[in-house]
Amino acid sequence: MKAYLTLAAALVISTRVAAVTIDFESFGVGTVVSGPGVFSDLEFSRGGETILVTSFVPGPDLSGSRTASGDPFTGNPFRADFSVSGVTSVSVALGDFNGDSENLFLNAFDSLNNLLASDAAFLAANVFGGPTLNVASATAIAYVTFGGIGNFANSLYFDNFAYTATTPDVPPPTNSVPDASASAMLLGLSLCGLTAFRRLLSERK
Ligand SMILES: [Ca+2]
Ligand SMILES: [Ca+2]
Repeated sequence: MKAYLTLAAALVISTRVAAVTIDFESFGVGTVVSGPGVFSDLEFSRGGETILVTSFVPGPDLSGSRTASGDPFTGNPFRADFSVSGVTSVSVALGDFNGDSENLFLNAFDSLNNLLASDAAFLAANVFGGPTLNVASATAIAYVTFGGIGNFANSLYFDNFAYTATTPDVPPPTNSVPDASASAMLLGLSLCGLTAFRRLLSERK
């Protein structure tokens, strides 16, 4: 029992939860934020088209003086691929300046394109701004897609793109050393390895 408790404690201590929000406030208007090299932990894309930082902030939950959007609105949804591992939740605010209605969506997938979680909301035609959609998954999220289905699909701005990730801490804490039985097993394994290596050397002579 003690060994299990020690291992569980080590697992808890040797991971940390990172919470990141991208609000686009530090970018100049017109900056391209899609494609590689913009963010170190994820990459935004939009079916081969660009995503730009805009000064159009239609209303809450979008906030500040910057949002991101496609220009022009050609119908492709937005996508974010994570290079950071262990992403367990994602949220994003989606909205526009009234005019049309959309069925908003946020879908999360694993690296094999399996749908892990999804969220949806109806954005009525008279709304300035829009809601925050949220997804969470015990299985690590590799990428998300988000946008809106309607007469003018994905004619949307997004903001406050946020995620949490459980990432391993390096190096592991000193109290995470294996217990006595595990150490003995490791020693046994390395002795086996050494014997095999010596045998290999003597055969080559
Ligand atoms: Ca913003
Ligand atoms: Ca719209």
